[in-house]
Amino acid sequence: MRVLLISANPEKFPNPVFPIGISYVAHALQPRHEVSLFDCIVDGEDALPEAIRTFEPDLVGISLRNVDMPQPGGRVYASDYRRVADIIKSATTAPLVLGGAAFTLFPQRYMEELGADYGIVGEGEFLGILVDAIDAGLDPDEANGGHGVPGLIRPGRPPTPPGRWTGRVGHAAASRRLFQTYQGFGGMLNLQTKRGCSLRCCYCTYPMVEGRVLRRHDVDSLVDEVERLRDGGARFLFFVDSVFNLDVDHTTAFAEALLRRGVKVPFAAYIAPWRLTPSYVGLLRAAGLTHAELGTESLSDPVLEAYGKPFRFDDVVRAHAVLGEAGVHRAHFLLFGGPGETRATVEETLARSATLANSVFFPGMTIRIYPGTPLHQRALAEGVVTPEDTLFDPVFYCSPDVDPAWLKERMAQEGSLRSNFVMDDSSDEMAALVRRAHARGRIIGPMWEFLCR
Ligand code: B12
Repeated sequence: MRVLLISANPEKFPNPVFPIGISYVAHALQPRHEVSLFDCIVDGEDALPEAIRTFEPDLVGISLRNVDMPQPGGRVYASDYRRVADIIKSATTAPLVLGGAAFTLFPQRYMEELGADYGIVGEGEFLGILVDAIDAGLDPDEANGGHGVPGLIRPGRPPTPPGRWTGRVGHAAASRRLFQTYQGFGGMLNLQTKRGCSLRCCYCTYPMVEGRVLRRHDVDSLVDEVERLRDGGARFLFFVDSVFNLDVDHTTAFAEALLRRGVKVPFAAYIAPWRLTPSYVGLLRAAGLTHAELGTESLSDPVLEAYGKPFRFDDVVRAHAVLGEAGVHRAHFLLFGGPGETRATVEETLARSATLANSVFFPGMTIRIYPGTPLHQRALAEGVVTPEDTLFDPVFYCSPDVDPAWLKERMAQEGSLRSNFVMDDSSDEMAALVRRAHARGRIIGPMWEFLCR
């Protein structure tokens, strides 16, 4: 079958993110099926009708990555996705399949909004089973030995429970064309070393998007992949694991294998400020870790507890020091105004953040509520939302002990005093700066280290 996979993500902030979702799905389909990739950022929506006419797909998949920019007033992407679906429907009658993280969070809603034939919740590598069934003229519910396609959603049919993919994963050969373009966006490509998140942070969607059980990708194949990406021109990698250091043994084995085989590409990863010993961080640094994006969220212990974080302020201080001593750049993401927050805890976090030297802070204010999270349960219990609220239109939780207007003002004040306290309203400016620097080709990676103080 001829399968066209489209990344409909229009977002270029903080930088255009390589469409790893369609690349991984394509990898599972190739070489049995002929796959073509289309990226709305690189190729441009206007070129889509022609791409469809030329390729003549038997099936079209759209990847929906982001629901919205999760901050009050943030961009919502549903109308962008609808536009792409409409273009496809006017150019072909091939069945339309949806997938991606945003789809997984609101599957029924996107099915209706985009008028799709199928959707796959969770891991899109299962698309192969659907494609084979359609190719063989089988009812997809009868495929896979009668178990159906894991995660399949179809209008008017009961959904099939999502599965856990155990086959090979990685970037598709079909991605090479897009790799070239992303080199112009700072040379940053991406890779995943495992799936799943076993943490229980009260607001977080990751366990719903990826599942709770960790599935570790094979270390030697990962090193092969890093080597291929490097040879293909990658100058920087972002490891997209929910939390890179969630499995210390696996990341240790991976780092050791990178060193043993002499494959080195600088990389960034989401790191939890926890379980970071000097020898472990030293090893990661030697293997290429240059930027740690820390999901710290608060520096006040009662708030960390209410957020369901497995670490406390002392752990953050230790992690910050260990990373700094190893020469790794540090960015702390903070979430103000969630459960347990008071004016006093806000002040405590602000005061303590000033003691974490040589780093940058990305504060968020109030927390977007996603269905199925503990925060959703809390918001229901507190009457912030009702069971009828689908949460597709964003609702933000603010602790009853903090006035959101005061919080906004307090953050703006802090942002005006500290250049390393990066507020949302400076985002556009920062994104433009990053784009200019990347276009000049001299600077690679996320670049926030230039704001560190
Ligand atoms: C790493 C990451 C980032 C990094 C990316 C770095 C990089 N260079 O790649 C950074 C920090 C830049 C980032 C930024 C943002 N992110 Co982010 N990010 C993630 C994270 C942790 C992993 C994404 C990933 O690459 N996964 C690995 C790939 C392989 O998985 P995947 O793309 O989901 O694809 C799989 C399936 O979804 C499916 N699939 C995908 N496409 C298709 C298509 C079809 C047809 C089918 C059938 C299946 C299918 O199959 C794939 C393989 O199994 C996720 C959370 C998570 N755990 O998933 C959030 C997540 C995707 N991000 C999110 C958001 C909101 C953003 C931002 C908009 C705001 C922000 N938080 O900064 C920006 C937007 C950036 C942009 N330009 O688009 C949300 C999106 C949903 C939502 N809530 O709106 C998520 C889910 C986290 C969350 N808060 O809920 N992000």
